[in-house]
Amino acid sequence: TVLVTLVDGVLTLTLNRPEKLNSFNEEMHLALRAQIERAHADPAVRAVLLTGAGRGFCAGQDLGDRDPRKGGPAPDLGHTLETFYNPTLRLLRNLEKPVICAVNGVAAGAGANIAFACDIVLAARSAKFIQAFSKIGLVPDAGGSWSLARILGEPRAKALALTAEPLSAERAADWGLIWKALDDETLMTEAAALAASLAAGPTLGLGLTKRLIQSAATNSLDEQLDLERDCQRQAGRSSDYAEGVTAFLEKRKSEFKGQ
Ligand code: LHQ
Repeated sequence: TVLVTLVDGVLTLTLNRPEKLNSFNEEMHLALRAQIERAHADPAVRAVLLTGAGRGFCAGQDLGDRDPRKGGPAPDLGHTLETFYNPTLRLLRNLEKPVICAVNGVAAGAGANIAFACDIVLAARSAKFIQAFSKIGLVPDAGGSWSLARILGEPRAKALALTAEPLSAERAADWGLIWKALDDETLMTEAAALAASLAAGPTLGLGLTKRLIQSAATNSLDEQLDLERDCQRQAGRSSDYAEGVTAFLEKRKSEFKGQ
């Protein structure tokens, strides 16, 4: 359910249930999580590229898995979130390596919100983001209420979540919800090039950079200045910093090792 390749430090994860627009069943949840855990543990992984197979990126939870017409007690969706979605969201945000998301087509429900948890989001111009939850009586999850409110502010976050109106890739980029909308034909080559260039970067420093930026919203300026000091101290001890400065002085391209 998830296609995996590791080439030149880029771990490419392709959600692969195209006939269901890559909606999540348990197997796909577990496969994705296992790969993000691997990205944490494996120094050979220096960037992650997440995308979807076929014409969609991800349509959120597989709704066929919980057909109410089959009877039985109402499912505990809180348990589903705690067991499947929330660990993955936390792992993605806490992974101190760049995570690029190439949204190749529609991203609905938790599918949209998993994209927003990635560090750099590129989307095909034809892709749409849909907070589909309100259509089926649910609330935004997979971190969506948090990221939408933080990134967009309440007026746009509420309108998107309450109406479930599709948001075009272009407008998502204009609103700062994603990095870029790209022509469909160029999305995957550009995303792969970006991932490759980040994977060839100073991984430790990039990871600390991610930590710093994610800490800013809840830190005071004083706390953030302290954190910058600590992170810079750590980055300054890395061999990639020594290499970066040496390469600059020698007027050549840096060869970072990721440590
Ligand atoms: C699907 C799905 C899908 C199964 C398309 N499931 N088959 C929820 C509950 C539990 C715990 C916690 O969290 C959550 C989080 C959530 O994510 S809730 C939100 C769940 N997602 C949705 O409500 C989106 C449902 N899908 C749609 O509204 C549409 O499919 C979109 C707008 C995404 C795409 O529309 P179209 O491009 O017109 O494609 P389609 O609807 O024809 O879908 C293609 C096929 O994929 C189709 O199957 P079929 O056998 O008829 O060809 C769909 O049934 C299937 N599919 N999404 N979530």
